[in-house]
Order: sequence, then structure tokens, then C-alpha cells
Amino acid sequence: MPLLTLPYPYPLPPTGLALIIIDMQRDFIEPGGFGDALGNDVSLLRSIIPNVKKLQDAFRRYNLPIFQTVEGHRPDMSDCPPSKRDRGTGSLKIGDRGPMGRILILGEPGNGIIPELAPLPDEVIIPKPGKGAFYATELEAHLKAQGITHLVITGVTTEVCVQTTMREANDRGYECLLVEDATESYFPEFKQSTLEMVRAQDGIIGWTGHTEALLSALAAQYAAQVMA
Ligand code: C5J
Repeated sequence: MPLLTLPYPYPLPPTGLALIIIDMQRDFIEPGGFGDALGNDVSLLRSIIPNVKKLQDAFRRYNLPIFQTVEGHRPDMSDCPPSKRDRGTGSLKIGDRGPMGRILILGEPGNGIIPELAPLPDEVIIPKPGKGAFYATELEAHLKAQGITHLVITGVTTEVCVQTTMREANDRGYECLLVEDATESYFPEFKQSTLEMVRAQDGIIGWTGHTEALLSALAAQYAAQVMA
């Protein structure tokens, strides 16, 4: 069944599909975290939570792998380049103590995934020090070990960590579908531009599509496999 995507139908594979949920962590979505410290209206990101949840539920239902990422640094910040730590003019920097603990530090309350999308104990969380989920992480090793070739990509923020990850994945040969209504930005115009960029030139970075169409296609493709 062709999936309604741009620039042309995304080829859902019989096996090898995974869901990537990027950085749906309190640091970006709740007041008092990194996103807030950078001066953003963090409430804008909440709108996609129901759609990401629907996709998470569907991938669980069809026994398809899910990988969540969190952007964060070791408590000693040895993996945080000074250029990243010192960037900006705000008073709260990475590593400083804020209302949800130390900003963007792994293991702090603010660094945790929002409760609505809490992973199951056997689902993989990839901590990442950069914007892309492949840089200095174990994501690619996990994907290779599980024979993953196709990635459905969701999360925040569209033009920063989501787009960087999608470009990294594309260069590594993964077929990537970015779900329009399951990714969000603090800047609506940047989100729109990113969507157009990735699907331009006949899908130079990949495909874009919508949650409901994807859910129908997943049911058509994978429900029978689960029941078999
Ligand atoms: C940012 C991200 N925006 N997850 N991180 O710094 O997009």
C-alpha cells in the first residue's frame, strides 16, 4: 500500500523499520530547562506529543524497534566543547543549576524524557552530546545490529537536532521519513523550511509525511505479521 508522502510514496520495508524519537525531554519542552534558558517559548513544542505517542504505541504494537535520544552531557562536562558551553548571552548556561537540576546534564530531572513518552524498560535511549544522533553515540551500532534500513523520524527541534540527525542518517544510507505533525520547532517558519528542504530535489534528504497516513500504512503492512 503506497504511503501518502512527499515527494513520492515512501517505501515501507517488510522488515528493517525503526522509530526515532529525538529529544522529547523536559530540558526542551518544560519551563526551566535548556530551551527556556535560550529564550524560547517552550509551550510551542507540546502540540506534537499526542502524535508522537500514537506512533510510539503503533511501533510497540507491531514489535518494531523504537530509539529515543536525549541531548545531554556527562556531569564533568568532558564531552561538552567550550564553544557549546559558552555560546549565548543568557545567564543560565549548560551545567548551571536551574529549577529542574543542572541544565542539559545527563541524569538530572530536566534531562529526562517527558512522562507522556516514557520508554519501556527494554527500549533503547541514546544519550547524545551533539545535535545529530549519530555523532559520538552508539545509535549506528544498534541499527546495524538489528538490521535497520528505514527510519521514521520524530521529535524536536525540527531544524536543529531532527534535521541534523536526518542528514547524518541519509549520508549513512538510511531511508528516512520525517513526520510533519510529529516534529516541532520554536520557530514555525524554520520548521516549514526544513520540511521543504528535506523533500526538495526529489527527496534529497528523504521524505515527509503525516501521522494518520503513516498509522494506516503501518497497520496495513505490519498488523498481519504480528498476528502470524
Ligand atoms: C536544540 C534540539 N535545539 N534537540 N536541540 O538545541 O534540537
